[in-house]
Amino acid sequence: MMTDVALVNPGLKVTGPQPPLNLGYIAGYLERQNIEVAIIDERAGEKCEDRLEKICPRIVGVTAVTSTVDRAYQIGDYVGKNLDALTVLGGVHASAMPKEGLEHFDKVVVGEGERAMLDIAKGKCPERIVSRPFVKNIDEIPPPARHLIGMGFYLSLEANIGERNTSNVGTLITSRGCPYRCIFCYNNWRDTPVRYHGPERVVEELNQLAEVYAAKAFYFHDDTFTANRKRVQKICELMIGSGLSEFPWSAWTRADLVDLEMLKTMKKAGCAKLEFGFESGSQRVLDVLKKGTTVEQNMRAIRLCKEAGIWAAGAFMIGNPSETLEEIRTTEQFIEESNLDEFHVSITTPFPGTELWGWAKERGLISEPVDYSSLRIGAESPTSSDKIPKDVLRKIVLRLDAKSKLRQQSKVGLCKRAIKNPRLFFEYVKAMGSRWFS
Ligand code: B12
Repeated sequence: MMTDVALVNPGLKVTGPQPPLNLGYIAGYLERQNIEVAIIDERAGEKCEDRLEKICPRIVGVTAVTSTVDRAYQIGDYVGKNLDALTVLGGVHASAMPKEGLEHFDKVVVGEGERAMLDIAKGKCPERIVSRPFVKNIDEIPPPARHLIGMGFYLSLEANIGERNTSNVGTLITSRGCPYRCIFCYNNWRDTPVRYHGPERVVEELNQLAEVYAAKAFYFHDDTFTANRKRVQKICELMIGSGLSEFPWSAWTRADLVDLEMLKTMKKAGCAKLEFGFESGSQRVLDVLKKGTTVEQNMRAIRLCKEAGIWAAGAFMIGNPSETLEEIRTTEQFIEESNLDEFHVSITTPFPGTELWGWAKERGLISEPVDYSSLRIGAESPTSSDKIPKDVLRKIVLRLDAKSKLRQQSKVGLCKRAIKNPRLFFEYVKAMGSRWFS
């Protein structure tokens, strides 16, 4: 049967790629309606144009985050010129910049994609900018169609699940949305209530990952995994009862959404690592970012993780609006005094659709035309600092990155890294050296 819909995951080089669960969800939803779907994944090394030429789909859908949208536009232009197929763009960047997407695609889907893509596939969608009501009970959406994704490629990649790096890490998403409104964050579920998969459904998907894909560990990619305390308790009880607690797992959450009893239950259920967006050691900066947490809560969350025996990891951002060098030092101090097992510091980057993007634009911090591929960690991305030059921020990030590696790795690991990348190692030493002089 001729492939009806081809869904493309663009972007050749991406750090820490994960299986495109977003396309997997849409594919699973269409397949349930007997629509023939294929997923073409450039991340897993597939040649998009070649595959499209071979399967000649009726519809080509492409997903895009800001750092991969340039490539998505190229694919839209290519199909528009060379193939007789309807082109559809979706994903976080498409929802933030729909009009721009119409310059390269026939249709742009804003927000949740399952219902929108089904209507497009059924020809029930005359409009070019498409948005459909969100699915209230997300258990109605079948699990992602992982049989259409190159799972072998993704499971061969290493990920850090606490003490050690491991491969065969199964990733899943068990909720959609986040009740908080940080100014640097924009995703497709900002305007929908937080919706959860039921504990039984979550365990069903974990069993699928373990039995069908031989996953040896799990990574929950929810924005805030512990937002619903009762649900987490139930998921953990089911994991303990079914032996899934043998598998180490990691998740993201917030400092104000953990307590000791819950952490101890999560530890029993196999939780090896928890990642927090701590962002800053300065309360004033946390308030500017509208994070809604306190410095005390952040320090308490780390303490409780240690007490429960869970590896605590934290993400911090410097170069925030109106932030001073002194306030960046308080972040460094927070990291020093905290017993964090792992931390990452990046320069705050404004992304389309965020409050920060508007703020940075007003202050001329984003020059047109924007090079979207630069909007990711470590690249030449625009900053959100109206006070501190970028090269000063970058030096601080390098120095703190060196510290993070030192804290995370044994001396042996560091020597191995030095041999593998002497230039970076020299940067570290220089950055560490500058510590004493600045
Ligand atoms: C997993 C994840 C990662 C993983 C893996 C990314 C990957 N796919 O390989 C890792 C850790 C590597 C990562 C890295 C980064 N990430 Co990230 N990541 C996420 C996270 C937590 C989940 C993504 C996901 O699977 N969501 C679940 C799916 C189901 O949601 P969805 O993608 O929105 O899909 C739905 C709709 O958008 C729509 N849809 C999506 N695609 C399509 C296509 C078509 C044709 C249609 C019709 C509909 C449609 O339908 C889908 C189902 O309803 C999101 C947060 C979030 N809540 O989305 C951040 C997020 C996507 N990441 C973000 C960022 C900024 C990054 C980084 C750039 C960070 C950095 N500064 O370096 C890097 C770079 C990654 C890159 N791709 O280049 C931002 C993107 C913002 C933007 N404007 O691009 C997000 C939204 C976080 C945030 N809130 O700011 N990330």
